Amino acid sequence: MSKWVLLACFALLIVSCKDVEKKEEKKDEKKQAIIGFSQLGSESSWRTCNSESIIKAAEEAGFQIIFDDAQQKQENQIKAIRSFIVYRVDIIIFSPIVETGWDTVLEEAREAQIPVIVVDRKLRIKDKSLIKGYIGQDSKEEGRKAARFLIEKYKDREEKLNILEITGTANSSSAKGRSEGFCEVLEAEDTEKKFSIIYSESGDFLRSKGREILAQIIAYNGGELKIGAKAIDIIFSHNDAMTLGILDSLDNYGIKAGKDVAIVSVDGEQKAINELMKGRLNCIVECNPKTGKELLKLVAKVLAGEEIEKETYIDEDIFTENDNFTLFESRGY
Ligand code: GZL
Repeated sequence: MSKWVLLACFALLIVSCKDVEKKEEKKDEKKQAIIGFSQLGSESSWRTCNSESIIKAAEEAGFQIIFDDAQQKQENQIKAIRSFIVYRVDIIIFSPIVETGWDTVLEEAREAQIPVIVVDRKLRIKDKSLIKGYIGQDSKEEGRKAARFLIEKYKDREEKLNILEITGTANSSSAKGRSEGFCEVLEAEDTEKKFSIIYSESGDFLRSKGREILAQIIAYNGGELKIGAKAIDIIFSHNDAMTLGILDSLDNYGIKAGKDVAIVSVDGEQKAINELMKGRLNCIVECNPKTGKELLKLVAKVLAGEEIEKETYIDEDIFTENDNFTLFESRGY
């Protein structure tokens, strides 16, 4: 065979290897893992920050992420999870709006051999092996911190103190945990039985509902912050969005937030921190929305076939009227 034919064959061989290499690369690109992410809604700045944190971390880690906003409806989350199963995503992450009603759809995910990680809110299922693990906040500890702040703040006060509790979404683990933790500490540490929760109502974690509930209470009691004959001394609000709505209504009736009534909130979004710094809030228990980076470490482990912790909690702080505000870094949401 002449040397020219040999050279041509050799050149063809190189070209075809290059093609194979490109096809392999393309195949590898095609193999980019896909995350199905069902987010419960966009009801607060906290939620928006939580979504952004997860999406950003997923993209930075080289994943493709399919995001679905369920607009605070469980049936939409179930539909989204089913669509992720049909689409054959590699892993499903979701924040369950309420604790129950997930067993069937999680069994479908297991049948499809798609692992599931729960983020932010917890759920209650019969078979714990239906999910790989949970990462998020310790809502019960957030409630305990709120109660401990009040016990410390009023340790020298003799008179009884009446609390109005504005809770989050009914049957959500966040609202249940915060109430349970709050009551647990009051029962255990309020030895003089100084505090009593005289009324509790769900504001569904929404600013509009927080505003509406307070407006109704004040209007119903002749423009005063009372429940029947009892003055309200303290408001414990389960998130900053509702707290900002509560402030709207207190302002409308000339009631001095943080002075005429003490207010304890949860989350730590910038708008609420600003109110704390103005003395209109007395305490904000941090609920950290920035779970993205830690969550993606767990996703990578699960996709590598490794087991993960059943429960992973992220660090959370507390901000109070006694702090040195100059230390408050910008919250970023
Ligand atoms: C808490 C999270 C709550 C936030 C609210 O873990 O589920 O939901 O505290 C949000 O701001 O609506």
